Amino acid sequence: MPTTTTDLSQTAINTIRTLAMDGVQAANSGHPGTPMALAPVTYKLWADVLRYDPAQPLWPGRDRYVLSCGHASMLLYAMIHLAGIRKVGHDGIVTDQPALPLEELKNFRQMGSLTPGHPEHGHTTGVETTTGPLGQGCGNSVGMAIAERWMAARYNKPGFNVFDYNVYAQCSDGDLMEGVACEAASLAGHLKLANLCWIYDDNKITIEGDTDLAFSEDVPMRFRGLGWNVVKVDDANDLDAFGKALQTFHKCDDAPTLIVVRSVIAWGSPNKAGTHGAHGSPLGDEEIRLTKEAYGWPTDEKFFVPEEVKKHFADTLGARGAKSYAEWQKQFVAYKQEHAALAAELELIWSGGLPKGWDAGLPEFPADAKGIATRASGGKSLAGIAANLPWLVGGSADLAPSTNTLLAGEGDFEADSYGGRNLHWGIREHAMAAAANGMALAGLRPYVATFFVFSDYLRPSMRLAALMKQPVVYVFTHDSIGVGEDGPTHQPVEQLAAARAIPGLVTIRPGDANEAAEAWRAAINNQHRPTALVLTRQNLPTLDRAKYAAATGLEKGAYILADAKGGKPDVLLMATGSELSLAVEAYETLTASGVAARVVSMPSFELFEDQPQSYRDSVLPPSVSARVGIEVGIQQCWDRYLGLCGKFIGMDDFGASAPYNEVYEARGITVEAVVKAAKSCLS
Ligand SMILES: Cc1ncc(C[n+]2csc(CCOP(=O)(O)OP(=O)(O)O)c2C)c(N)n1
Ligand SMILES: [Mg+2]
Repeated sequence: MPTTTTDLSQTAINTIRTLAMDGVQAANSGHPGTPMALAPVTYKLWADVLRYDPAQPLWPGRDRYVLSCGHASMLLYAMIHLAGIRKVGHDGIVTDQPALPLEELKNFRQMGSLTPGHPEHGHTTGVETTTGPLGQGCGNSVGMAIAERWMAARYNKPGFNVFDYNVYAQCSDGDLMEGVACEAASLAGHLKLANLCWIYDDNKITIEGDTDLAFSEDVPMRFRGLGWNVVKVDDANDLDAFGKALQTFHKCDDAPTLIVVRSVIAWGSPNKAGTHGAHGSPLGDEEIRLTKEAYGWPTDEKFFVPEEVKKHFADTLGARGAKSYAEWQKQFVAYKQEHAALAAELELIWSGGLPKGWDAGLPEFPADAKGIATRASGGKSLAGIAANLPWLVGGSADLAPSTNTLLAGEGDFEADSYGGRNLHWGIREHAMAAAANGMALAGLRPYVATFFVFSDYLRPSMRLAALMKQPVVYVFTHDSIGVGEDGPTHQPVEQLAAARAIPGLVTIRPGDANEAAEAWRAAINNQHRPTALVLTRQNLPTLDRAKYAAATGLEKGAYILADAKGGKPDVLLMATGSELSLAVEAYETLTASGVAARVVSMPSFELFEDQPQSYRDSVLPPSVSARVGIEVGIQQCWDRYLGLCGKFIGMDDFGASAPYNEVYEARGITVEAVVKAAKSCLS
């Protein structure tokens, strides 16, 4: 077996390749070609450059490695195994077990394995973010780079570089074809994120064939235009050339870097290129045998890992990482002495905590018939929390004045002011949400904002936030036909149902100003899941909480706002957001006419479903089948609360461009309609 460094490198590279081949073959599904072709650059990055201590996978100062082309997951799994990354237990504590023992590589893509088809953050230690939907990892990497810059600006002090990590993302043709990656690249260029390096696998092939079919732009020129430092490497196997490219990244201090690496996707043994294995499918036993033969590998052995390869990674990545980590730890001990308050803040961030009294600044709103839009009360609530939660950082996709999300006096996050808390995402909703995931993964509490109708533009990233259990807050204003004159293009109809359809996303549509404040409180308390706040453009009356139940009931998702005498209702009026006041008015009318009605404010179905059955039954008694649901969205997702006899007052078509009260009228969403529906349910 090899002895020189060059030989060792080649052996390590071939180990990555054969693990990928064997893993995909055993699963009989997956992509072996890309991991095989990318093995040299990935090897070089990890062995020679990446600042990562395999014994400390949670170390906040580590470089981030993102595999945006998640279909090449075996590449990442092979690296995690070979690097000897240790497993983080469910309690968040690093164990002395390997994150991925060889057994797990053998179980690639199998039920219950730690090696799912695409890398899943939180499932496998060492996976920095969940990837697979192309372009998302690129977007996440921009958020991680933003977070590093922000934290460096706030926490680094003379003599203390607590934050100076780099973010590397490997990406493919598909990644760079995706809009989200281009949005993210545009933003990264604008922000001059010099801590960000994308390594583009320019292999000129995607699933349907040659990229000539659909992708003929000049990628380097595009990225130069976006303000990136672009370096080309002509051959993915040329470790020296790639090493030099990484050096230019390290030298560049005013732009993100794109390294364009020309590679040839592996189809199997070199002498049989193209004859076996379709793009994205296993090579087949015979082809694997021939390939291993060409590598001088034992042909009859599967998942063969030469001992010296693990040692090689321990001697390179491992030794370098351990040293960096120890130095960083030492530095942090000194930092704690000199900057105790900041250090305490960081420790709180890293432990996932919240500062004492973080919600002390939440406003209370007096009863007011004219009222206030929940976008405005929500904005005041955000400001109240931001005052005591320094790492609440975010912004809007060019709609800050409309979404009320600008933090007054906090400054902008720009290339010359990385300490600002107001991000200006530009009109890039998708990259905004993808980057927010990266920021959350780096420990910040990010919020993003746009009109609710444009939640569709960022939905894939919101879905991934839910999948990764990341506490991103989405501020979605202009939440219905209540938008009025802007018309049906801007009036959400199905977006509430669509948001509620995402498992793990908490959607909250507060019904007045005090519920908006409580909604923000709930959102920040959702430390392990994302929250969508759905807020109105138009004013809503602020309910008299002396007369009606307290808005703190929101924390349970749904609560009895006003009840029938003796708590024995014959009909339930269930409403959210702007329709809550309709329900209240209808309740008053019904009560005056002797009908025993109850109003249930239901701002969040998800928070309600978190409650025990006994609570849910106490709010919506199973014995009461006369029920009316009122919400200016589609009925889908209301059925479980309506039951077979319930009636729904809402939308079944798009809205219209007109003053909003006329649109409500035209669509039959009125107090009279609620009263009529209640009576018809009862009869
Ligand atoms: C958003 C999204 N669309 C489609 C796919 C399905 N898909 C997986 S890989 C791939 C393309 C593969 O080409 P490329 O990105 O160049 O990667 P390579 O095969 O060269 O590694 C596609 C379309 C996906 N994963 N994500
Ligand atoms: Mg490709």
